[in-house]
Amino acid sequence: MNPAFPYESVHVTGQPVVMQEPVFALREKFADFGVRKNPEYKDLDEHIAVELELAAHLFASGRAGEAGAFVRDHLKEWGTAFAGQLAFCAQSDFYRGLALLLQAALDDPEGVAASVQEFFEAVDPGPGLFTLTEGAVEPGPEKDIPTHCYTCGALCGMTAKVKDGVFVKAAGLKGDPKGAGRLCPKGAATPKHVYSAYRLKAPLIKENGRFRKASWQEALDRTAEGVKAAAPGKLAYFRGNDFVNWIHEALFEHLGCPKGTHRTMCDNSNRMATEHILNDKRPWINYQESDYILHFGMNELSTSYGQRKRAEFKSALKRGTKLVVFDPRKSETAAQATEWIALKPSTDGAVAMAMAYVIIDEDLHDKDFVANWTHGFEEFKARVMGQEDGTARTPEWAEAISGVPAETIARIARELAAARNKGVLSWTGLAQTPNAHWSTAAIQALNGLLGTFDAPGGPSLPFKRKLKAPWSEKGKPEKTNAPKLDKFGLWSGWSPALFEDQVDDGRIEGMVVYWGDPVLSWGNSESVRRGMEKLKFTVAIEAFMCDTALYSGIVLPDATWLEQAQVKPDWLYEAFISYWAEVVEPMYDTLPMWRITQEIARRLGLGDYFPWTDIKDAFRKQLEGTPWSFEELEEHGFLVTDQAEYRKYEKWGGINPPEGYSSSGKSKTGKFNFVNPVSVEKGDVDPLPDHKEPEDELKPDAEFPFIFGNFRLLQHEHCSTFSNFQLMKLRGGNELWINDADAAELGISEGDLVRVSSPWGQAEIKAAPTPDIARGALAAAGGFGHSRGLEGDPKYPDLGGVNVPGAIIKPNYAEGIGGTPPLKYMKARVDRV
Ligand SMILES: Nc1nc2c(c(=O)[nH]1)N[C@H]1C(S)=C(S)[C@@H](COP(=O)(O)OP(=O)(O)OC[C@H]3O[C@@H](n4cnc5c(=O)[nH]c(N)nc54)[C@H](O)[C@@H]3O)O[C@H]1N2
Ligand SMILES: Nc1nc2c(c(=O)[nH]1)N[C@H]1C(S)=C(S)[C@@H](COP(=O)(O)OP(=O)(O)OC[C@H]3O[C@@H](n4cnc5c(=O)[nH]c(N)nc54)[C@H](O)[C@@H]3O)O[C@H]1N2
Ligand code: SF4
Ligand SMILES: [Mo]
Repeated sequence: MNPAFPYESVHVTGQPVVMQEPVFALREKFADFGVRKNPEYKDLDEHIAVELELAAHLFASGRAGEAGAFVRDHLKEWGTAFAGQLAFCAQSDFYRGLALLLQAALDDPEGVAASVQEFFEAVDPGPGLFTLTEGAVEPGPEKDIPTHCYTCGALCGMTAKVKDGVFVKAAGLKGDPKGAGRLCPKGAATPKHVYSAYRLKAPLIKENGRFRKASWQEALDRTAEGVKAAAPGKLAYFRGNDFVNWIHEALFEHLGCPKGTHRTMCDNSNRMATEHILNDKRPWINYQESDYILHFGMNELSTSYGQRKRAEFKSALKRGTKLVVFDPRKSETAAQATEWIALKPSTDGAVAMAMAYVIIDEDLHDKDFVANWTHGFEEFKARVMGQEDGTARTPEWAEAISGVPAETIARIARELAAARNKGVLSWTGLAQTPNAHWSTAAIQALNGLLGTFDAPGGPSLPFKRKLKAPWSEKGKPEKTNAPKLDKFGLWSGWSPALFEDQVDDGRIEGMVVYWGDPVLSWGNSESVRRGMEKLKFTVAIEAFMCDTALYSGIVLPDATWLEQAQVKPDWLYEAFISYWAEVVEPMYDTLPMWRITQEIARRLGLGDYFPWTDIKDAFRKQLEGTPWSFEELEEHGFLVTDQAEYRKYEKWGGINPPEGYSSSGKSKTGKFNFVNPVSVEKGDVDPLPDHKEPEDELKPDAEFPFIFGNFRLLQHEHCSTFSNFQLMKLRGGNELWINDADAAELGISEGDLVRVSSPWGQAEIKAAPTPDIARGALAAAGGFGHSRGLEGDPKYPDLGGVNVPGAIIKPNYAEGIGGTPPLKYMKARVDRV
């Protein structure tokens, strides 16, 4: 359950991280003694088994003196700590006994010499070595490998410094358009991700409720059998992340599996606006020349998609750019803003509509842009001015909804319109609320009115290069139509927020999850767990024992992203192609995902489609016939394909990028749409921006008077970084933000344990009363709450937090347009425990 780590560096440094400094000293010892670790042995050179074998080997070759010295000087240093932990963690007499035995031996190195010798004479392992092999090796060279970070979706360039095959340091990659030579603390901590002692090290199969180790052969055979046995269209495939996604996606799409991605849980409500009214899910503001920035529900300083963008944002603030942040919580960004405006949760649409009212009413909009590059202005104007339903979206109207004074709204609207270089942006502060779709559209309508798209300081229109097909002669396996599990206002597909219902009514009977943690991230954790337990067949392809892997029948250990490669076209303001290098070889008995896919496919008779022995052959194909070569990409880590340009739409003749490029969305009119053309087609979704009241069932009431919202920390990424000791030391837990006046009324003080409850569940967490959150709002950082890994390890009782949304969110519920769970809108009450 709770492992005592059998690794030297863990005990030497006291950190649950392997392959640290001691490994180099140890390797020198191996070289001195003329041996090296056997590459067939899947564990590390600094494993106790390897070191004991070295001692035994020395005894066996008549070098008892050296062996004794090795045990005394090298093994004893950390063996004592190991024996102590083993005794502490052991759940059986056998392991407790083993710990005592080891300790006794270490206390008496001469004795151990004798007893090891005796032991080996008694068991007579034969002449061969097992974990070691004969022959010293020279240390490998020191290398700087140009690659990219994959900790969050920002995908910043990274230089991996590698020494003798060990990834020792992560630094920025000079000139990279996303990172500009910078990394955030998460990027800098990536060596501790690969070398976290909590990694999955071998395939696991659950039997009678317990996991046992299995060979790849057996685990893959079982996986293939489960896939074959699944009823057509009822085996769901979920990929939380998209590393080399074209490979595994092709396999599961061929099999007709309903596919899920993080899209719905993240911001599909928002994308159903931006991908139809604009050309992409996320235009980012180009801050280089900003004079005025308006942010709604996004925390650029902590969640920025790109360290270059973040640096440019900071330098804009430094030179006096005005920043206004609307957020119920004083985020890191709000704290740096010219103005922080604490509106009521889920009322952003009202504020934005009222700003549009002032801009239109006072004739401040960009007439030229509106006339030539937008669609539906008159309908929008009619809504805003109240000609449609008799309610003008005035600042007074918005004040009543949002709590933001009407004068403030009007003043900011005028300031924004008057500023030279300006832009307005929102993210999940809106996307993860019930009315996100229309509020996001209202935010973008401000950009439409002011003609800021692709203007200096405005949201830059996304575009990236399309790459060539990576497939071999046999081509791509044909896609089989999969059932669309859910139908929302503007989107059909699978919303994992509705998972338990999907299992209960038979839409899903089995599931393969790759690199995602449904139990922690799909909404209500209890509901997801129940759903998983009802499935016939479950596979988790993971790097750690996440909560979802715990509930799976088969666990396939994926190598981390630092142990496998990919090519990816990307975009910030320039278009470019990025490369992820295999920084170190896959550790332990792990495989990269392309190999796992290939092995499953082979067992299903589809191996011909996935023929590679070297995945770089596929990457070469992706660049074949383009002006760029794979070799060039590998050498530099990135290749800029298109320079940044203002007002690309003039050149393109519309806001959609031309042939040869892609973006995640498409404007059907080629213009910015005040009226969403896809909603018009569907007929039953309001196509215009607005503020919509959340459903009554979700709204706060006398019993649950607060609204809880989840937010992110700079130091963590979703639920991915919680076994990274470096990051957990920086941020090891979370607490409940509550306005200090609200706390005082409830008799709650700093550090009190409180119960946050909703009609759907409850969680206990420490309170942190603060003036930095609006009255009636509650917040806590997300990502915490793992039952295993560092958070579950009793050796680190101070590290670990609470997954509040997982406990209190309404199960089987998503907002109605894109299927996104309301992670920032949960009614709740707070009581002292
Ligand atoms: N460090 C880090 N960076 C990340 C991630 C991560 O996990 N860690 N995840 C990445 C991903 S996938 C995503 S989707 C993004 C999300 O990026 P953001 O949207 O910036 O992330 P959050 O911190 O969740 O939410 C932003 C803010 O919304 C506020 N908020 C809550 N409710 C409301 C509301 O009703 N109105 C307004 N105006 N504000 C509200 C919160 O207080 C919070 O400060 O971050 C990306 N970047
Ligand atoms: N409670 C709560 N739920 C949320 C959110 C929230 O803030 N709070 N945010 C929502 C948002 S915006 C999003 S985008 C989603 C994201 O939700 P997920 O997709 O589930 O989150 P990730 O952190 O991307 O993936 C988590 C899993 O990846 C594993 N992992 C880490 N590194 C590697 C690796 O190198 N290889 C492999 N194979 N696995 C690895 C980790 O062990 C972890 O179990 O969650 C959504 N759900
Ligand atoms: S923002 Fe940080 S975690 Fe995200 S890609 Fe860049 S360096 Fe990595
Ligand atoms: Mo997200």
